[in-house]
Amino acid sequence: MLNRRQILATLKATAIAGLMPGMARAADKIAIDNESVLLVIDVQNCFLPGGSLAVKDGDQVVPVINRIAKSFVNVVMTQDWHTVGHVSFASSHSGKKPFEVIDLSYGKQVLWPDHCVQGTEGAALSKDLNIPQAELILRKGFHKDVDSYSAFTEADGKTSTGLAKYLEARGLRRVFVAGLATDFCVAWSALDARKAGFETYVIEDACRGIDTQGSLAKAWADMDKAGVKRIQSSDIAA
Ligand code: VGL
Ligand code: ZN
Repeated sequence: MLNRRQILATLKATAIAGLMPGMARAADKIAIDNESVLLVIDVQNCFLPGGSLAVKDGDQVVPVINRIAKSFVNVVMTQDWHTVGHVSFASSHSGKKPFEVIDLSYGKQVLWPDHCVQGTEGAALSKDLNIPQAELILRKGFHKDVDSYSAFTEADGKTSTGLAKYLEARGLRRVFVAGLATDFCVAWSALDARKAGFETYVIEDACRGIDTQGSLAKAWADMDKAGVKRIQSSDIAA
């Protein structure tokens, strides 16, 4: 039989847990091991406030990413890295405006303002990132006629960036994705990570989205369906 003090203690613990549903208890936190890699997607000046394709509150991901990166031995960063006159730029298609969608040989393509042109200041990674241990900076989207939201496979659905093989060769099996933008490069990278057989997490508060024509809700639905785990930075053991 429980005594009165034990019953009260149980009630109190239940009430506290009920009050803080989003908070993982220490024992429930996700431990980052040597097979885990943090994939930091496109935290570049063009996607930050003042940039040519600024993501709303994009700069707010930087302190979150810097904090969680301290738990990771393995970090890979990506850089969107387009040619001048890239096929994804509205300016490359006469009469087209940014955020319009066109049909290309490989499928639908959203058209963007010019952004992340190779070697420009806009394409540089944020100077506020503080992840000295990052072991690889992978550039993508450098083929003039093919976009690449995903860090794994270009938008033609077949040209590989080599990232899956790199991760496999290094024994990395669990991919934690953060960065910009949730509904494009983050989501496409997470979906491809799943396709390649990696255990995949997206750290929601370490990402921000563009959200054009319902893209953010669709991205979360697609990721959920594919078995991508949606977590918060507070779920990760420090
Ligand atoms: C991105 C649109 C165009 C991204 C890159 O990083 O999410 N979005 N290029
Ligand atoms: Zn791009």
